Amino acid sequence: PAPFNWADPFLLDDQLSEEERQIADAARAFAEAELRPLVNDAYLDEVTPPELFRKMGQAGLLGVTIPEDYGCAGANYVSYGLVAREVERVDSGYRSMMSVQSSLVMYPIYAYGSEEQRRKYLPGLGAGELIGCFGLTEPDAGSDPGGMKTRATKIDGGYRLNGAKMWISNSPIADVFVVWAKSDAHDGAIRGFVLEKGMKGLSAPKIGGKLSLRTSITGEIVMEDVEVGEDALLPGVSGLSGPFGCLNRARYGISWGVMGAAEDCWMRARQYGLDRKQFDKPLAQTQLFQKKLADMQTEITLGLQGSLRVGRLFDEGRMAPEMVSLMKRNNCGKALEIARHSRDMHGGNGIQIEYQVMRHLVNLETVNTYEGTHDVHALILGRAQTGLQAFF
Ligand code: TGC
Ligand code: FAD
Repeated sequence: PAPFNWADPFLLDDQLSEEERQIADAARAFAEAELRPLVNDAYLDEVTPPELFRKMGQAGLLGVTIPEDYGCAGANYVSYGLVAREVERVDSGYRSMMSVQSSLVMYPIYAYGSEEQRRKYLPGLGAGELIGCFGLTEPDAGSDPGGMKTRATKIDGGYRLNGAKMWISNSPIADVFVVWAKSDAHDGAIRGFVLEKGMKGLSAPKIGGKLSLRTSITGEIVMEDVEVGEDALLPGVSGLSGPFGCLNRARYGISWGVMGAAEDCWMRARQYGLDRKQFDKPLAQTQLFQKKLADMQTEITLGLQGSLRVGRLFDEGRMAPEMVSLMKRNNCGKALEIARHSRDMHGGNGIQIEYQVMRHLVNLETVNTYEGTHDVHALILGRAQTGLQAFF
């Protein structure tokens, strides 16, 4: 029989191209050198240094799928997933910063923007010199974004925006705001607008008191008679399929990312079990401990393999959004379970920041909720197989 690689049971590495492996290795080296040393203090102090975006940009981690014409890597979706996995191995908040910038800000400007908008924003966003945010959720419209109240009204030469967005990653430090609003000039259809920091009537107060995802700053977006020109409208899309086109990409990346966090929890639980003795033997020599490690290994192996499959289909142009729902939902749920077990396997030490696993655990509570909650993705999958929608 072939030898068993316990850390990579299905030989995921062998299924990657040379370029994909190089991108993953570079992302891992960056995450360990630049993010790991900061993460504990950043989490405790709830700080998101804006210069981290520049560092991620210099390392080529922002907008990896955006073509080289705009100063980006022009890599495939498998590579994007691998980057998310490496960054989230350190912290879900850092992956959040990266995914918002890449999938929710750069992607819509690239896919729905005019050539002028692309040239204006993409190089700066890819370099991390500009920070972006994505405003879809509102205080009264979370799982149901179609219920948004933000409005764009037509004025001479442009639009006037009014409304409030809630729970927006990066917003308090953002330079570029991709905001979705119902536009009266387009029969009330949802349209995307690109706003810029400093516009009159635009503010982005920080949301404090978060016990999860503390390395990633979150805020509101408040628009009080913000006037923009015609050139702020994203011309290439109308309706909810605009924001959903972005979410498909971010959710896919999250399915890889959470496996990175889960792997970190698994490896730490295994090592802790080998090092710590109780009743005169290593914890790792007990049946219960080994069962938990086997469960972690199994779910991570299956989860990564599933994400790789969806990534390959993405790159072949055969991604269906329901595939992404399946992987986002399952991998988030499994990662959360793995983090909970790992925390337990560390005993009292498991609640300490230096053992890392409780930070992953509380972060994953957010990741299981944002970009479509675990249950909302179940309803998407339920609708796809019954033809019956159960949202309302
Ligand atoms: P529904 O009637 O299903 O669809 C309305 C229109 O949208 C189209 N569509 C999609 N297009 C592309 N990709 C998808 N995944 C799509 N899903 C739907 C659909 O074809 C239709 O188009 P048209 O032209 O016929 O009008 O819409 P609904 O209102 O019934 O929606 C139901 C539901 C629950 C599925 C949906 O609203 C949903 O997914 N809710 C979850 C909301 C969500 O994910 N919000 C995320 C906010 S951003 C965020 O969390 C960022 S965190 C970032 C980080 O830090 O990483
Ligand atoms: P709700 O929609 O009120 O859901 C509450 C509960 O009800 C959930 O358990 C849900 O599953 C359940 N539920 C809802 N509808 C149904 C139904 N029909 N049937 C059964 N159960 C249902 N949004 C952005 O636009 N941009 C961002 O950058 C962004 N970043 C975020 C960062 C953080 C840290 C957080 C916490 C959120 C962020 N979000 C962002 C918002 C996020 O996408 C929403 O929180 C999420 O979509 C859920 O919406 P909600 O919080 O309003 O919960």
